[in-house]
Amino acid sequence: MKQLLPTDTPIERAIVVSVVKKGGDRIQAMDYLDELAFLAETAGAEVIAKVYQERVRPDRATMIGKGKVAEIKEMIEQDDIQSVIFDDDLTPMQVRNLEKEWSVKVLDRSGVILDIFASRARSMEAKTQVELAQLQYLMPRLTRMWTHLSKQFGGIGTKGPGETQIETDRRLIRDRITKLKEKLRDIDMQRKQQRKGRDHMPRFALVGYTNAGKSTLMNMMTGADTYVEDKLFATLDTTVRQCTLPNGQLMLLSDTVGFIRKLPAHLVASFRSTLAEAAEADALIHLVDCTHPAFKEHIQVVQETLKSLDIEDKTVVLVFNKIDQLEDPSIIRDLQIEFPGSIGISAVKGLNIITLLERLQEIALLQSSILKFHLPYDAMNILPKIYAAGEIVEREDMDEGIRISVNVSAERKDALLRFTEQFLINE
Ligand SMILES: Nc1nc2c(ncn2[C@@H]2O[C@H](COP(=O)(O)OP(=O)(O)OP(=O)(O)O)[C@@H](O)[C@H]2O)c(=O)[nH]1
Ligand SMILES: [Mg+2]
Repeated sequence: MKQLLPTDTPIERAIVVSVVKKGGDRIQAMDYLDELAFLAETAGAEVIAKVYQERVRPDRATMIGKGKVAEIKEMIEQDDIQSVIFDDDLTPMQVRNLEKEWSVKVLDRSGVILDIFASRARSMEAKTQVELAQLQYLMPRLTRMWTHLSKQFGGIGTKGPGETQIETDRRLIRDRITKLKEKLRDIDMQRKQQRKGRDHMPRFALVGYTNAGKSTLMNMMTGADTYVEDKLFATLDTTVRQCTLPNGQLMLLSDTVGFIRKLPAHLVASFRSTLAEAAEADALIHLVDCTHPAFKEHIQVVQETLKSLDIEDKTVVLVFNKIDQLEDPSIIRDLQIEFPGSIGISAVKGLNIITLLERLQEIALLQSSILKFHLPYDAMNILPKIYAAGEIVEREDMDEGIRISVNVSAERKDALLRFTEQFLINE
C-alpha cells in the first residue's frame, strides 16, 4: 500500500495479543492488553487490533490455538500488519513457528520493553545497563534455539558448523557481558564518590509505576526540567536536585526510572546502580496515578519490584497523584481511609504539594537530631569531622573553644559520636 504522507520513520502496524487463563479476570486481561498496546505505541507502533484468548494453558508450539493463529493471519493480510506482539514471553520455537505461519515479525513484551529502553537510553550508564540486559535476554535464547534445532533435526549435518557458530557467539556475548559489568562497577564507584559530598542532607527518592508523574512532581518541587511525556519510560536515568523544606532546611530529591508489571528481571538487575539513589534514600515517595483503573495493582508491582531490589524497610510516603482528574473528589477521602497516611496531590496543578513537603519535613526531623558540642582549642582536629557529618546549625567561637551544633542523620550519628562523645553537651 502506498503511503500518501511518507514520513522518515514509518509507523509499524501491529496487533497485540494476550493469553489469559480460562476463567480468569476479564477486566484485568483487557487492562493488560491496553498496557501492552501503550508499550507498543511507545516503541513506535500503531496498534490496529487487540486480541485475547482464554486458554487452560498456553500452546507449546504457538502459544495461542490453531483457530486464533488462522484468525490473526487473516487480520494480518487484511490490515497490512507488520508485527504481532505477545504479552507473555515466547520461546524461540514459538517465535519461529508463528513467524513462519504469518510472515511478519513476532515479538514478546520483554523484547518490546528492552527495545524502548534501548531507544531511550542517553547516558553512558543507561546505555551500558540496557546493553547488558539485552545480551542477557539473548543468551538463553541462543542456547535454547540450538537445543531445539538439534533435537528437531538431529543427526548428521546439524552439529558441526552450527554448534561452532553458536559457541563462538556465546563466547563473544559472555566476554561482552563481563566488560559491561566492569564498566558498570566503575560508573557505580564514581557515583558513590559524587554522593559522598552531599551525605548530610536528608534524601528522598521518587519511585512508582511508569507514567505516574514522578518527573512532573520532581520539576514542580525543585524547578528542574526533567523530561516529562505521556509515554512509558520517559525517564531512564536518575536526576538528583535540591529542594527546600518549609522550615528552610535543604533536602535532596531524586527521580528515576519507573517500574512496570513483568519488567524483565535482567533489566531490573542491571538498573541497580541507577536505582542506588533510591536504595540509599532516607525515605521513599511512592507516587501513584490514582486515576488509572489498575492503580492498586500498580502499587503492588512497585512494592514487589522494590523487594526484589532489596529496597525494603524504608519509610514510604504513599502519594496519590493526578487528583485534578478525579471526577469525584470524595475518592481521595476513601483512599486515605484505605491507605492510612497517604496524601492526594496534583503535580501538574501544584495541589497539596505543601502537605507533602510538611510530611517530608516531619520525616527528616524524626530521622535526624541536633548534636551540640563544646570543642576546646586543642581538639580542633575534630572540627572537620563535625562539618562533614551534617549541616551546621550554629557556631560560636569563644575564648575557651568553639560551641557548635550540627544536624545529623540517624545513620551518621553513631559514627560521629565515636570521635566526639566526650565533647557533647547535654542540654
Ligand atoms: N492530569 C494530570 N496529569 C499529570 C499529573 N502529573 C503528571 N501528569 C501527566 O502524566 C504523564 C506522565 O508524567 P511523567 O512525569 O513523565 O511520569 P513519570 O512517572 O516520570 O513516568 P516515567 O518516567 O515514564 O516512568 C505526563 O503526560 C504528565 O503531564 C497530574 O497531577 N495531573
Ligand atoms: Mg519520568
